Amino acid sequence: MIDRFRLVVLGAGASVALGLAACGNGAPETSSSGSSSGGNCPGAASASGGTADVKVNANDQLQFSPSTATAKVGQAVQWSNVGSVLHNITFDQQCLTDGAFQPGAFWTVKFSQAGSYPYKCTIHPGMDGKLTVTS
Ligand SMILES: [Cu+2]
Repeated sequence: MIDRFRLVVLGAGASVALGLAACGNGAPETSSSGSSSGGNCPGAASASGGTADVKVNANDQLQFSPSTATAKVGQAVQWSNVGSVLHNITFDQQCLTDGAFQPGAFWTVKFSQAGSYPYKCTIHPGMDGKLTVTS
C-alpha cells in the first residue's frame, strides 16, 4: 500500500519535472528569434565619454535632469551619473539600454532615427525621462 502510493507520487513528480524542462528549453529560443529588434536599432550606444551635444544627468534625487531633452539625428546624447547611487537607463529598445549605470560613469548614444524615446531607471520607480530626436 505504501509502496504503491510512493510510486504514484514519484511518477507525478517526474512528469512535472519533464514538463518544466521542456518549457525551459523551448521558451528562450522562441523569444530570441521573435524579438528581432536588434537589427532595427534607432541608435548606437557606447560607454565612452567623448563630446556631448546634449547632456542629461542622473542624480541622487533619483531624477533624470532634464527629464525631457531634444536632440537631432546624429548628435551625441550623453548621460552622466553625477551622484553616488547606481541607476540604469532602460529604453523599450533593448539595444539602447544600460543596465548598470555606475556613479561617475558616462553613457553616450547617437541616434540614427528620429522619434520619441521614453526611458526610465527601473531601480527607482518614477525616475523616468524622454528624449525626442528630430531629423
Ligand atoms: Cu535610478
